[in-house]
Amino acid sequence: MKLELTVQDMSCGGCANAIARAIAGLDPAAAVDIDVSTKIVKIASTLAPTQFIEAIAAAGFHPSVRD
Ligand SMILES: [Cu+2]
Repeated sequence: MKLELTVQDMSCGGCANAIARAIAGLDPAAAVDIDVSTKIVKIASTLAPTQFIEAIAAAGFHPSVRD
């Protein structure tokens, strides 16, 4: 699946790294594209979107699905 999230409270490279770690911790094979300036996180993975949303939330952020 491909998932596009907006993470409004991702404000710097440190946040982006924390989110990247949360994604990699769930699926090391996931393709990830993070843009801090637009606050958009794109993920391509075989896992379900809810798993990534929960992992990013557990890292302290508030992701919302883009549609
Ligand atoms: Cu930050």
